[in-house]
Amino acid sequence: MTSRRNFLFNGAGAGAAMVGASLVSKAAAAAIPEAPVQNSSGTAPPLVPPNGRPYNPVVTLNGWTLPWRMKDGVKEFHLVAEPVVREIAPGMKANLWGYNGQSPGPTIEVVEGDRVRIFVTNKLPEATSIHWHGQFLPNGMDGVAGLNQPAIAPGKTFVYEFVARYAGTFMYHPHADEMAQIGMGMMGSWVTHPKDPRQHAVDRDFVFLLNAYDIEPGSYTPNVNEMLDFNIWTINSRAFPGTDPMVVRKDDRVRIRMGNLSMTNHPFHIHGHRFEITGTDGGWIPPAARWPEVTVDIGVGQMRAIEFIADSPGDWAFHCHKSHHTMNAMGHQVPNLIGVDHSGVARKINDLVPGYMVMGDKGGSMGSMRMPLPENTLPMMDGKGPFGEIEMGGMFTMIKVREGLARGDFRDPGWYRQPPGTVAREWTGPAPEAVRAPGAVTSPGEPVARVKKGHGH
Ligand SMILES: [Cu+2]
Repeated sequence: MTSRRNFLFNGAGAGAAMVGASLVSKAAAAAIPEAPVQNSSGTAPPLVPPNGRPYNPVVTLNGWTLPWRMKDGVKEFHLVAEPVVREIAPGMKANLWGYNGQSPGPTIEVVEGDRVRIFVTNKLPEATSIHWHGQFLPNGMDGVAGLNQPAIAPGKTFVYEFVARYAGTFMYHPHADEMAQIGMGMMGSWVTHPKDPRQHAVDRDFVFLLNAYDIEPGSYTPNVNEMLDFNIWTINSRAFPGTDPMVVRKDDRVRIRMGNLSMTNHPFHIHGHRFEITGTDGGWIPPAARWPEVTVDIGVGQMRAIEFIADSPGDWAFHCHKSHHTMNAMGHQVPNLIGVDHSGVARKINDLVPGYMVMGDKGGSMGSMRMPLPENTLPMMDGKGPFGEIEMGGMFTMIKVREGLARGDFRDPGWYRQPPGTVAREWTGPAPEAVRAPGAVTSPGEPVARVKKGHGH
């Protein structure tokens, strides 16, 4: 992270970062606090609070927490709404709008009962505002442009002030030209920690937002007039393999807080564990009202906090269960050709177009295909694993559970090594012939599916 005056702490790594007291005091005399900028799309280490009441900080996946200035007992933050360039995954960058150098903007972390003052500077070409989703605050601080306040014109700075009354997981986003501004990536997470750090305590606490973009392969700027047909599905504006894993120590109690600011729901699914939903953007769920789950559907505009004991070592998938949401661009608008033998056609086309490939006749598997891509897009399914291609993209990441990690060590430990004899393997003994259901399509024949026009997701 770099401030506009260039102080640094950067990138994913071990341990926790601190805002140096001397750095903060330099700016203390100024009327408006510094607006730090993040240059990296990696996961920043948790920001240990340098002042104010203590709390257990969160880790923002592929994001960071905004440092504040304490002034006369008020926590002062400075958000700058501005155009940013966000790396979606290696090989693809997007021209987005965000806050303080990234989209999403930084996470804001405060403590229940804190008085908070947030300066918002608009460096966009159009007016904006910020709505503090889930907060209980004076009506004039709620951020709906035209309803609660005048919009913040380009070049202007507004100030919001309220008390963070209840602990929980919230978010912030514009309430002005929302379809364009949220569609361009303007959003951020907000965590209000409990007054007593022992309350709702966990060992590792992650937060991120779910969002989606429509970026034509070969272009850099989202089409913000799209209503449903998005092609880049992201966790905090990162698509797999660009998403960082969540690294946890065996037997840690883990919380993952997820908010949805895309235009459709996302059923998020954990592997190898079960969790309970412990909180929403309305607050904490009483323990007696929780039940075990392995998938949680996160509706549009909702936040869900889940908790589990990471008792099983390994690299566990954690992803949206909508198959098209774990694919990147290039995987859409493709006809289903399963069961259609078009190798004869391919041979004929090969006479005209050397190198033409048959696609999809044995299923959609394309992980191993290396087609030339247009500039600035992502293969539909990508990512290399220890056993080959991981045919995933989009809203996919991993929970890496390891024994013996140090507290606060979030570094990627590499691939899990399964104990000998515990990996699925090829059967090499005698096997009966596979039985096929009568009438199943087994050989070249009629196409069994058609391409729909106006296909949505
Ligand atoms: Cu989804």
